[in-house]
Formats: sequence, structure tokens, C-alpha cells
Amino acid sequence: MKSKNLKLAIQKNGRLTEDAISFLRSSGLQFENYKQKLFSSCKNFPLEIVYVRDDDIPDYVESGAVDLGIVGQNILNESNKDVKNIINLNFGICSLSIAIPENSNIKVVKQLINARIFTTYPNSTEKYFRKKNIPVKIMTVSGSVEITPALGIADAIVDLVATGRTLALNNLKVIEKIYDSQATLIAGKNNNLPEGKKILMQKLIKRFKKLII
Ligand code: PRT
Ligand code: ZN
Repeated sequence: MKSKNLKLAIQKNGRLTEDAISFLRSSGLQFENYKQKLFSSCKNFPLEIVYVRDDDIPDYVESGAVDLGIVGQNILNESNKDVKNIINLNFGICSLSIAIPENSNIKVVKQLINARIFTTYPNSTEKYFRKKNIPVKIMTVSGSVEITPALGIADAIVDLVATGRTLALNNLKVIEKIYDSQATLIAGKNNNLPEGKKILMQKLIKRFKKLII
């Protein structure tokens, strides 16, 4: 990896990986990506593409370990890192939503007072209910949130929803959307970037913006 090259982090292996790679390729960047690789050097631009876990991307961008990143707004909202949102990329579209069992008597969010809510997004959940002034008990799990109502430990869940199929399969339904999300290009706020890198970054961002209508 050449240190004077720009660095852009994308998800290594997940829902955003293929779309992020297609997006970069459609901007004209040429690079090889092998599943086992940790980074790829572009052949026709001084850029290194770094493959990491999506949750780490805001941190790497904020600290300047990488110059740019492609990540879901949901991760940004949850992590609260100080980064610049450059452009929304129109993929990875989903929403963070509150869901309850299909047979629940609850009709509106206000009725969730003192409810047990399981989520992998505790910060976004806490912020939402605090703003609404509804006291709830928020419990954090690292995955498979949809199972918690069936286990009898949750009255509601807060999770990402795309097609809604996972909720339907688990006899759950959305009662409220907390926010919409999609993949977005982010950059650090580091103004001490060397002039050469700044120019490269502007060139690259211009290329990317052309692809977004
Ligand atoms: O390993 P790593 O930490 O990098 O990946 P990850 O497992 O944390 O994330 P991953 O690959 O699942 O998702 C990456 C990003 O894709 C998320 O941060 C979102 O920005 C975006 N995204 C878009 C989604 C979904 N749609 C989505 N549907 N992320 C997750 N889901 C899950 C959701 O949590 C639920 O389990 O899919 C299920 C619901 O999908 P539907 O279609 O049945 O509604
Ligand atoms: Zn993740």
C-alpha cells in the first residue's frame, strides 16, 4: 500500500460489498479484488481500496487512517463520528424501524411505555424514545433480534428493514420508522491533508458525483 495514495474503505464481506465495488468500477476505477485480500491498489488512479468491517469505517475515516469510506447511514447515526457526508449512493437502502408481534394489541408507539425493546442499535433507539419522552427498557443484542419477541423477552424490536420479509417470517410488523438509510460516501474532516491528496480527493469525488443523478 503506497502511503501517498488516497485510501478508501469499503465493507469487506457483506451487503454493501458488491454494490460498492460496482459503484467504484462504474466510475472507471480499475482494480482487482480477491476475497481474501485486505486491500486493492487501483491501476489507473493513486487509490488504495481497503476492505474492513462496516462498523469500523466511520472510526477509520474520522481518525484519518483512511481518507474516504462507503458505509450505511445507519452505522453513522449509531456511531456518532465526526465525518463529512459527501454523497448518498442510492444502494443499501433500508430503514431502522420499530416492530412488534403481529398479534400485539399495541397500535401506537406511545403504548410502548416501559416496554422491553431489543436491538442492535441502542444509541439510535435510545435517542428516538428519549425525544418522544417514552421511557422504555432497551436491551442490546449482537444479531438475530427478530427472534427475541418469540422467546418472550421482548415486547418490540428495533432493527433494519429492507423488504420486510424477515419481519413477516417472524410474525412481526412495523409500527414506526425511526429513520431511512442508504449507503453514503464519507470523508474525514482533516483539513491538514497534503495539497496533492486534496486535489486527488476532489478529482475522485467529482467522478463519483457524475454517477449520482
Ligand atoms: O461483517 P460486517 O460487520 O461488515 O457486516 P454486518 O453483518 O454488520 O452488516 P451487513 O452486511 O448485514 O449490512 C451492511 C449494511 O447494509 C447495513 O449496515 C445497512 O446499511 C445495509 N442494509 C440494507 C442492511 C439491510 N438492507 C438489511 N435488510 N443491513 C441489514 N439488513 C438485515 C436486517 O438487519 C434484518 O436482519 O436484513 C434483515 C431484514 O431484511 P428484509 O429484506 O427481510 O427486510
Ligand atoms: Zn457490521
